[in-house]
Amino acid sequence: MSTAVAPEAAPTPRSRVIPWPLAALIGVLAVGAALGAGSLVAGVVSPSSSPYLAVGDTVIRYSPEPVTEFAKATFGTADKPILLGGMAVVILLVAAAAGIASRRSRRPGVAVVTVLGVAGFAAVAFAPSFAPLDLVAPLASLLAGVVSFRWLHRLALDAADERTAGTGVSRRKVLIGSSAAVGLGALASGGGGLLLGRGAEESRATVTRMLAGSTTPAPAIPAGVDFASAVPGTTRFLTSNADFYRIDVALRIPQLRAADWRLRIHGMVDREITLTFDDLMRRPLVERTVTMTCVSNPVGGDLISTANFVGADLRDILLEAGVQQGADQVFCTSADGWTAGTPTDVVLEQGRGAMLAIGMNGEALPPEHGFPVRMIVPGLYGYVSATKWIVDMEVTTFGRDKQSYWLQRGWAERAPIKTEARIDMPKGFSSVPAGPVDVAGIAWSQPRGISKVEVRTDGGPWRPAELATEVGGDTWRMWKTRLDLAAGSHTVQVRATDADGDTQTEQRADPVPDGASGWPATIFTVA
Ligand SMILES: Nc1nc2c(c(=O)[nH]1)N[C@H]1C(S)=C(S)[C@@H](COP(=O)(O)O)O[C@H]1N2
Ligand SMILES: [Mo]
Repeated sequence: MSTAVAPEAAPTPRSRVIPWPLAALIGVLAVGAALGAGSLVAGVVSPSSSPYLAVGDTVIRYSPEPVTEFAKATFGTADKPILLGGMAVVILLVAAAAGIASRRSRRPGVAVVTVLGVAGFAAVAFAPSFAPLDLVAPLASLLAGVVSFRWLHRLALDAADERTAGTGVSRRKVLIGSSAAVGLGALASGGGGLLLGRGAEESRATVTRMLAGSTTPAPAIPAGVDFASAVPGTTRFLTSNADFYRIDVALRIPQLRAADWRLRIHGMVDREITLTFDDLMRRPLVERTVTMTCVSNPVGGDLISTANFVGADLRDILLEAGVQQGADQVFCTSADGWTAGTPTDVVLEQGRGAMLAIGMNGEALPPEHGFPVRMIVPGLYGYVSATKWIVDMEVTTFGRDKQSYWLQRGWAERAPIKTEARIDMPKGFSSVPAGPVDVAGIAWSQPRGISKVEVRTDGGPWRPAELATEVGGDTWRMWKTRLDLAAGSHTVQVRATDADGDTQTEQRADPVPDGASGWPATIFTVA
């Protein structure tokens, strides 16, 4: 046994150092546990309070307009998964760095985990749809992060000690502790997601069953409303729910249950009303066939779809509330804090058909299209009319203090849908065989309807196209024509005329601020 140990070689507590890979792992595990705990508690307590998603929402809300436009243009509808994924990478790198900074003392790591936790807490607390109960999830997340970091750090320090001392007991403890943290984190976040999804899914199934039979159906859609079989590749009249275009700024689809849903109608009304889902179900429910259009749709774009919507008449509801003189804006807020302002005169217009919709193509609204309740106003672009997951309706004025989401970002206050047409076939830059060429597409002018579509080839005279059977002013109308063209390259253009006799403008305009315009053109080659 050696007794000649130099004093300076003796292991002192100060010399304990955690190897850097393990230190990084501890940081990552602790932050992972925090994220998992936040998601689990949010799942149980309040869906909109997941700190991670709240931070994502905050990033979107405060991103300058050019950044969000760039993200939409570059990533399309994948922009949200990409944002969440990017956030995950950044958070994990920060967590690993925090771990590595804590190889000796746990203080830097605890500080970083606390800062992350407080950021999540603040994001939830300042969310537009905040309710006090929402604070439970970020609080749980913060605690889980700090406690698990301190605990794993202690295990790792002990392990470092014993490695110096030559035993391996604590290293095994670190392994077990880490695995426990990973397992609990994964279970927690998975469980949170499942809890959220299941309640909403059951609720949807119930609503779908309730809708059957309690609705005045829309007039049957006649034969000959589209040319999908005559000209393969052209648009079908009704869009399936799966194919219906989707536009929203929601990071995650709000998971709501019909039984929990309330709509408060207040502001410049004689009688404030709070509607429950059962209240809506007790009202006369009508089905209306409506073509919805997004203001962001470029000329030739596909942000347009048609469905049978079932809902209660919004005009009737507002008349019961009693809209006061001078209230020119119906300002709606969704469960995720998005807002839209609709002109009161349009909502109250007799025959316009504004509604609080609960059904779509024979089932409850799909979650991504606004379950349990959304607004639909035929003839207006979605951003000024079609609030999904609607929870609040304030009758007010278009004042500066009540600017809806996209108005704050430079889009127009009033946004009626512009008369437009689109060429579906032939596809641009395609090659078609010699012989007669079928040219076909869609035209729309909600709520007026389409009376004429004309086509011209290579700048020649405009010739009328054949129109499909008309369903109504609120829906698109299909057209087709057959051209005899010489071999070579050709340009086809199209323009539509609405039921009032007004022809769509040739004037090209970008979607910003109130919708794209111009005559669509397609270039193709005849072999
Ligand atoms: N809550 C919420 N509702 C919303 C939006 C949104 O971002 N959030 N986007 C609007 C826009 S811009 C359009 S075009 C329509 C699209 O509805 P859809 O996704 O069902 O096709 O929803 C509108 N309602
Ligand atoms: Mo839109």
